[in-house]
This record gives sequence, C-alpha cells and structure tokens, in this order.
Amino acid sequence: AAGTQKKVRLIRVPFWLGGGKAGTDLGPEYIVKAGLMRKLRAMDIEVEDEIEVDCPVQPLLTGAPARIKYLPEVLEMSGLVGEQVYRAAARDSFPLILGGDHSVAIGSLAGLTAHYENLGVIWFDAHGDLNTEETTPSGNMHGMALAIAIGKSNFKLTDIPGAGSLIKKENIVIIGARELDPGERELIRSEGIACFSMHEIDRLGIAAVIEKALEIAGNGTDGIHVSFDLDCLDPREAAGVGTPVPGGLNYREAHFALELLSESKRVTSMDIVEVNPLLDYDRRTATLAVELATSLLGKRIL
Ligand code: EXY
Ligand code: MN
Ligand code: MN
Ligand code: MN
Repeated sequence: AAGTQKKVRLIRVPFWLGGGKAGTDLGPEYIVKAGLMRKLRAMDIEVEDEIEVDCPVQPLLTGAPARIKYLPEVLEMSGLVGEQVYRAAARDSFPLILGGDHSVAIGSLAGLTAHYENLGVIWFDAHGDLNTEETTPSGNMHGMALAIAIGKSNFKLTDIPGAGSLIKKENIVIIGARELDPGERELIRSEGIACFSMHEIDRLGIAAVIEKALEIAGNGTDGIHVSFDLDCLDPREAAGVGTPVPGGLNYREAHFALELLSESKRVTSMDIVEVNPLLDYDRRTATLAVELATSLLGKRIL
C-alpha cells in the first residue's frame, strides 16, 4: 500500500481519444519530465519498471461521430492497460498509471478487479464521470468511466478482456465534484453514490471528507484505488486540463487529502489523469501531478 510501498510500477498511457481533445497523450511524458523519477528516488521508492502502453492509432474523427466516440479504441486501450496493471498488482508492486484522459481509468479498474476481490475507489474529480450512452452530452468516454465501472452503461467494465468484476457502488466515493449533468445527478441520487462536492468539502473540511471516504471505500474491500483527475484542482492551480471548472481544490487541500490517504496505508494503486501540456502554463500542471503523486506515496515534511 502507498505509504509503506517501496516498489512502484509506472504505467504510461499516452491517450487522448476519451477526452476528445488532443494533448493528454503528452501527459505521461510531461509528468516524467517534471521530475517524477527523481522525486521517487529521493524517497527511496524503487520504480521496479516502467512501461508505455502501445495505444491504438488515435485518428482525428472523420465524419459524424457515433453516439459515443472511439469505443473500439477505448476498448483496446483499456485491455492493454488492464493487463499491465494486473501484472503489477499480482506481484505486489504499486501500479502508478499516468494518463492520458480519464478513460484510462477504465483500463486501471479492469486490471485491478482481476486481482482484488472487492476494490474501493476514491475518485477525485470536478465531474461525476457517470454519464451513460443515453445521458452523455458530449459522447466523450472520459465522462462515462465511472458509469462503465459500476455497469450502468451499455458498455461495461466486464466487457473488457481480462477484467475481473464491476465496482460496487457502495465502495465508490467522488471528491471535488462541481459540474454534474442531469443524468449524473439522477444516478448519484438513485444509486446512493457517495459524492462529496465542493459544497461538502467547504462545509465539513477536507480531513473529515477523507475520513468518510476511507470508511466508504475501505468497507469490506481488499484494496483502494485513487483515481486522480487533475481537474479536481482549481484551474488557477492546474490550468493544463481539458475541462476546467472554477472553484476547485487548492494545492494544500489536495496535498493534505493525499497525505491522509497515505497515512491510512489502505491505498493500493493510483492513476493520475487529464494533464494536458498543450493547455498548461510552464508545465505547472505536470509538476503538480508529480507533487501529488509523491504526497500519496509517502513524501513527508518531517
Ligand atoms: N460531464 C461532461 C461530459 O460527460 O461530457 C464533461 C465530462 C468531463 C470528464 C472529465 C474527465 O473528468
Ligand atoms: Mn497481492
Ligand atoms: Mn474525470
Ligand atoms: Mn474531470
């Protein structure tokens, strides 16, 4: 688990199709360029190996897009990511997945559920990523990843080659939401999905929210996955994301949240997604991604 883990397997996924906006395919490279390896070494964390997933060709859409865009490519990418994530988890190495847009998490969860009996998920995001084929306003699959994970959409996590099982809605927590579509609000209500929006965070404080998140994602689970979408941060801190929404987490809240998760010793994997260097200022978002990953992996002030 993070915080005790000394072995990390780095899985780079240069993918942009799920977000429908070029640039997140450069995310992994810029996160590494921002000093990820150096920081991990300084923390005595061994990157036991790193692999780059050989993503399918990502052509610009020609002609009218299908109701959801790029399903075959997302299916292929997810299978490839799942295979690498499973290998890491199966040999007790901490899978650190670098995106790529948030559809990459479909692959992470496919691989993790093949290893863990019951996986908890803590989803840091300005969005719900709970749209289905019927409710998506954009057709972009990064806005559907959680609906796919709990099996609420036609295309389900279990449709991915090698995937284990669906994620149980009782073990999912969304943190940082502040832009939800009508269909997502409906699903959160009808399924009783735990969602700590920025309102709850302002009211309760991030420490209380993380404590509750750990109770929910840790209840009867044998692993917890943190899926960290950089757009959960305020755009003034993290401008380099494809779907920025004002009023997000500040750096200290995000850092503190991940320190608390690290101290819990319950987190067994992490993906860091939606870094888009083409929209960034001076690599600041890529640098934040490095800082926050190391916050979870055990960086301490004292
Ligand atoms: N809810 C909007 C949609 O589904 O198209 C925006 C989704 C943005 C998703 C980013 C990855 O978090
Ligand atoms: Mn194991
Ligand atoms: Mn997301
Ligand atoms: Mn988002």
